[in-house]
Amino acid sequence: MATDAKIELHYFAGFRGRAEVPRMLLEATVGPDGYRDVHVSIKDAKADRAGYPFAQLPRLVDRAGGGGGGGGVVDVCQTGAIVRHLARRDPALGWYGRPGSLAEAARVDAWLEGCEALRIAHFALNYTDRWSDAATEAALTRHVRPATAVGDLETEQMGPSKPRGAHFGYLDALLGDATWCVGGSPTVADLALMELFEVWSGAAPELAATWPRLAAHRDRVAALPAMSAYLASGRRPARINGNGLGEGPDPSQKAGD
Ligand SMILES: N[C@@H](CCC(=O)N[C@@H](CS)C(=O)NCC(=O)O)C(=O)O
Repeated sequence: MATDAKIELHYFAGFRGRAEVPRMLLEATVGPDGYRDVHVSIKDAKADRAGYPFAQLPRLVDRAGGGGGGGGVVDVCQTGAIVRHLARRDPALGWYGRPGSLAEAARVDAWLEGCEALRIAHFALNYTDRWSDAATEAALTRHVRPATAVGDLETEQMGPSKPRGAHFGYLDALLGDATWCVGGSPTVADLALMELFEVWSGAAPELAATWPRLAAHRDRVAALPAMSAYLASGRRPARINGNGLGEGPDPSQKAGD
């Protein structure tokens, strides 16, 4: 494949961040020869408002992805827009649900939004609160521990512990004992859930013990042929976060060190 036919994933070098679900989906759909990482500095991104309209990364450039008979370029920012484009690019692959099923596509969307809510909470914990003991404890109470996933009126009155729709217990109940998030085969919802689980597990090891069905789901996704090849390839950035925090239980990674 000629270089300019490769889909470009523009992001910072060295960590997974918000580029990771798009990258997993690229691995699963076009494979490692069908895309390339383009490393961009935040300075360059902020200087190019046409390419980065929100002054943020990631960005996807897919020169053959426009469809509509004549091809056309898809050049888009916002992670949700990127993963939806990649998931529906080749409908027969089923990453947006069964081809033609609006019902499954809608359920995939619901999963993506549910994961996004927890992603935003993780962002605050990592970059604003920097995993301080107090903030970590509060976030685990609000988003991980079963007591706050009740969803009844009492929970609604819990003030700072109110999960506001962002809780691993909600995702666990939605998955139930199913193998995949939506329908009978993996979709981008499964990739988003796996990455979300890993991102939080970095500094919240109690997650796996608290929600074993989500831990088992993570292992199932990791065992998919495209994912196991990717995970073993060295192509996956080693670090989760841009600031080096929240990567594991090492206490030296706490704020202030
Ligand atoms: N809603 C956006 C958020 C993107 C975002 O937060 N990007 C971060 C990197 S993960 C960024 O560019 N941060 C630099 C900045 O906001 O100045 C998306 O989903 O793509």
